[in-house]
Amino acid sequence: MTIEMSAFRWVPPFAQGYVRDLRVRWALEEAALPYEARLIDPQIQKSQDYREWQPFGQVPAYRDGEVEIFESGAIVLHIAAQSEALAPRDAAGRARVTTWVLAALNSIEPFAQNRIQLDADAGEARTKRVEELLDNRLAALSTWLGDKPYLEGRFTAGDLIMTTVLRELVDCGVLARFATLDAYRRRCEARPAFGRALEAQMQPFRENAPVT
Ligand SMILES: N[C@@H](CCC(=O)N[C@@H](CS)C(=O)NCC(=O)O)C(=O)O
Repeated sequence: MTIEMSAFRWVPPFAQGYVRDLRVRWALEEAALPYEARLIDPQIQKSQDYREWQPFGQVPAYRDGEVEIFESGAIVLHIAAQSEALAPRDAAGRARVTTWVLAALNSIEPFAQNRIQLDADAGEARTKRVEELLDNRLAALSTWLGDKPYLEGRFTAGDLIMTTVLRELVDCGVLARFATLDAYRRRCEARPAFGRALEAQMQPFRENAPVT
């Protein structure tokens, strides 16, 4: 099967050249892998069919004969695993590449995005927009999860990372508004390995608490 990747049919000029399907197109060009772009519009973004491919209705999503995935970082890593143009073949070198992909997406991009948002919204408008974006994402995640106990049916590293992110939304009360996600978070936290990990983190904190 030809590689298929989703992209927008049209975006406003400020976004042209920056839509994240560019990452996938670029990786495929470096790897010299032919592909077809499936161009989507807002109506397709909302459709159940597309949400089964990309739970948040975003671009890019990717599929080839073997895998169907979303998230530009995951897609680029999948392509990199097939091409020395994007990653060394040895395990140590590949692990370094994974590290830098996650560093770009996780340690740099959120801050870049925050900076860009400052120009877009100010004051109360910004708070409202942040809350709206978060609620939309959590609602989409909740729909994806549905009746499944875990994101992929069985527990994986994806659930592990997702749980550690969702836990951050407990104290502010946001997660309580998403019963499915809160139950999922509790299910993951009930795993004995989570309990052991938490206890291992907390023990030195108790032992080394500053004397006041
Ligand atoms: N973390 C996702 C982000 C994808 C993303 O933000 N896509 C944007 C275009 S660059 C999008 O589809 N925006 C439309 C929307 O969120 O409804 C990834 O890296 O693939």
